[in-house]
Amino acid sequence: MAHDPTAPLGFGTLAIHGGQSPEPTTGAIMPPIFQTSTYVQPAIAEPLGGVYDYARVANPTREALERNLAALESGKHGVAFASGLAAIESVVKTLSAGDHIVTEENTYGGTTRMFTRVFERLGIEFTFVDSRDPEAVAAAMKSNTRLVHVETPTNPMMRVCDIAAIADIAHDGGAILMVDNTFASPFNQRPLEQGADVTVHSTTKYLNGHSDIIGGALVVRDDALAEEIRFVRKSTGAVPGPMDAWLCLRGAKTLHVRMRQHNAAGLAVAKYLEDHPRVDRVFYPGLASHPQHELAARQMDGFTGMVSFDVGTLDRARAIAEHTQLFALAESLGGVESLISVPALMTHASVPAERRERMGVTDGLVRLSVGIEEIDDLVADLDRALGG
Ligand code: P1T
Repeated sequence: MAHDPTAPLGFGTLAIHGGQSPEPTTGAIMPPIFQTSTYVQPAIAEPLGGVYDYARVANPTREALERNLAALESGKHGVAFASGLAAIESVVKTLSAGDHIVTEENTYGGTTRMFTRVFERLGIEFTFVDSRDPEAVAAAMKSNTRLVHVETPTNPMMRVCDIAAIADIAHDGGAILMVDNTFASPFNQRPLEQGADVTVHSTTKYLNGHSDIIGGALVVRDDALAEEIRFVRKSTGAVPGPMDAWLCLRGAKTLHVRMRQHNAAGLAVAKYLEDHPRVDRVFYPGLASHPQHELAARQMDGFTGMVSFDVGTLDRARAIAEHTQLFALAESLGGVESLISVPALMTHASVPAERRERMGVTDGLVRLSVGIEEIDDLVADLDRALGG
């Protein structure tokens, strides 16, 4: 049967072709790395293409990545940043002193630190809530609330929140909803399809997938919001270099292939841990025992390679994290190689101990980023470290 050019393309096809076309001068199938800081203008204030005056403002390699990410997230505009935190920061910088943000309490520790130690000082007000309960979000809304920020699943407790329900609450209160989709990746979850206004990524993680860049991105549908965000980025400067943008685009083209394996390995490891006598609790939305498994199954297409589990004490967590051989002891996540960490002492050390404990980020919590090595080898590695 002939291909219908108007039929929507599948995710894996978009990953490779979304927003891409051969370079017009030579037909190069890969976008060139435009490693330049400025562009020669034919006449004063008449840059080529109307935009290419200075590389903080516009760069064709970065734009190739942005078009691809917009396609993967079902959005219209991608905006790439120097890091995931810079991406989140730029949305907050569209607000003013006196504005209020409602945020999930269990975000990446660096996000909490930015909110409480940088933006509160600058006059932005925050309310931290458990967004698993949409009523808690509704109760926290105020007349000056401009933004609701959630992560789902959360880092590292794998809490899941109802994106569609929270989008309605945000909109009813005159605010926009930003969803940190870093843990899920667009292969597993596309928040804009469920009513969110902004999806944010640390592209450092699954989107790049090879642990060789730091990067971030926002994807939105609204033209005016995209304009505002690009204005903040141009005015404050947190742009990625062209080489990092190119690496991220190269990684994004295999996202679907990698995520299928991350999902399978994450589920297999979570099931193995759930049956292990020395593991007290496993946090993985793909397990039927996860309190929000049904919601996760409804709004996600897969459950990622992120798995957290509690072994009771810091000594036991340390003994495991320092004794795996394939799982490398390191911060970060989402690369092809497996990583292990102890969030209370590493990624979430900057979160006050009392809040950490309340959320379940105990000293005995271990976090895995399950990579795409052979599943049997990964389970055997954990089995040795846990004292099978
Ligand atoms: O590191 P950076 O690219 O700036 O991204 C920050 C960030 C934002 N959102 C989520 C959900 C994240 O997990 C991160 C970074 N996280 C780690 C480094 C980590 O090990 O959890």
